[in-house]
Amino acid sequence: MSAEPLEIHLEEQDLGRSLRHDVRVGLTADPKWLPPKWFYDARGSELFEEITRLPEYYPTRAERAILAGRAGLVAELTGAKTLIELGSGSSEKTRLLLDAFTRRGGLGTFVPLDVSDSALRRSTAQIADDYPGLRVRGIVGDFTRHLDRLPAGGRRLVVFLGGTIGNLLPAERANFLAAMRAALESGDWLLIGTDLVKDPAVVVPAYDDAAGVTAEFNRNVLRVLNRELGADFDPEAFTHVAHWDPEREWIEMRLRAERPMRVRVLDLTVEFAAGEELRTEVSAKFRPAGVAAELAAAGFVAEAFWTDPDALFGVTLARA
Ligand code: AVJ
Repeated sequence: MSAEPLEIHLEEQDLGRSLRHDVRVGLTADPKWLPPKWFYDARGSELFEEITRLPEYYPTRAERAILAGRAGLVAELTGAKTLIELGSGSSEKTRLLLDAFTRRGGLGTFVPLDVSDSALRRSTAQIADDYPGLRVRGIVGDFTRHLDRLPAGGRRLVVFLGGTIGNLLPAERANFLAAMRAALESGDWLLIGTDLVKDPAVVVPAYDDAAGVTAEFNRNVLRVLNRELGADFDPEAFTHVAHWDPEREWIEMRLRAERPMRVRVLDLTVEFAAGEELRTEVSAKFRPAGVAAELAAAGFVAEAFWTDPDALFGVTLARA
């Protein structure tokens, strides 16, 4: 079967409105910040794929190793008929699950949801080609806003991989998990990947690679603002910063203004002092007990927690 046309829940108009809103709120705040979802235009999605292949960026490899070992068990335990993937990107690791479900039989539909229509268009076409008989329904949407649009019924397994849940702040995370639980029925399943707390000497290079790909990815958000909103950022005048916050156990990506700057965006004039930092992403790292507690607080029952041999990354299977 070829992939069905994408279901678009983020219209161009709606995207523009939420981008303008986020820019207005974030760039008039002190300290300044922007939400990470605006990294992912076509170029940003490609840069992220490049990040996943960097020697320093361990999460993708660690999570892939876990899924390679456990995908059969996930298929067995859940017996899912519908597989929904949030923040699906290229769905590269999800193929391990699709392979296991193909061997087992019974999976009818794959529903990837992502903000990037370009990434989704490519991945749905390829997956439809590679898994004949699978219904592929891509949804362009925002996983913090469109959980009520997920297809209903039919033994669902929602997967949220890569550690992307770490992009949410703790209160946002609690809201997200509660909304996720509300969107599911008892007996549905959630498979969630979380990057684990570890030596900052391992984490920091994953967000500040020697080849400078993460730096380009980070600056890409300024290019998105320039293109979409006619802003006049000089991306080269900002330096990439990856800061480990030991209390909150998260990485913050920031862009540091190397000189005083005045940037025009929307009807705003945004002033940057020399050395001022704009926060572009939080990527939280988790402890296994914390993951279990957050899932329980949202009404999920954690049935299994798996990690790789170096305990870099965790994958939890929970039942609604
Ligand atoms: C896609 C959100 C999981 O936080 O590790 C990679 C994004 N940022 N390098 C992460 C990212 C910088 C990534 N997630």
